[in-house]
Amino acid sequence: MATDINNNFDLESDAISEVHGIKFGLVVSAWNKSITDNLYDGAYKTLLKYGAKNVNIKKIEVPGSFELIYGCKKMQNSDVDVIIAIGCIIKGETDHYNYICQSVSNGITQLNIINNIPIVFCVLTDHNVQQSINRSGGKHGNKGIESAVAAIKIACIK
Ligand code: DLZ
Repeated sequence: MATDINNNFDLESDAISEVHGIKFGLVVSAWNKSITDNLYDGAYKTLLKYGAKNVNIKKIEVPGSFELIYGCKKMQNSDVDVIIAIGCIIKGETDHYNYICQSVSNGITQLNIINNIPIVFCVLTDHNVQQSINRSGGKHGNKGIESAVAAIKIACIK
């Protein structure tokens, strides 16, 4: 499994020393809210654990993952250094899942290319609810925690 070999989510001490000055923007989708709440909690607590200031963590909520693109664009135009996009897309009976997954990943990619405020991708794209539970505080960890570490690392790139 990818997460077993791709687990470089420790922080260098020099990165930790910079965290208190970094401004974080968390854009959270309300669709599948019980999952995205857990992802948000994981990210938020991890940022605090590494020294982020509460006043430097801004949150906006959007209705669904499709709206993460617009929410992140708005956040890029505010006073933040790095953004975490948090969502949970779960496959249903139709092709809707494919369109939303494609749109969100392409949209966030475009924003990362065009603008200078990096966006970390904390969007679960799962086949069923159990997979999402497993990745939002369950047996496969919490992707919100990993995303917070990624956000700190990318914000520290000179
Ligand atoms: C419509 C929809 C569906 C079917 N499934 C999800 C999902 O699994 N995860 C998610 O974040 N959002 C979903 N949405 C909502 C869309 O993202 C969007 O909010 C609506 O299509 C309105 O633009």
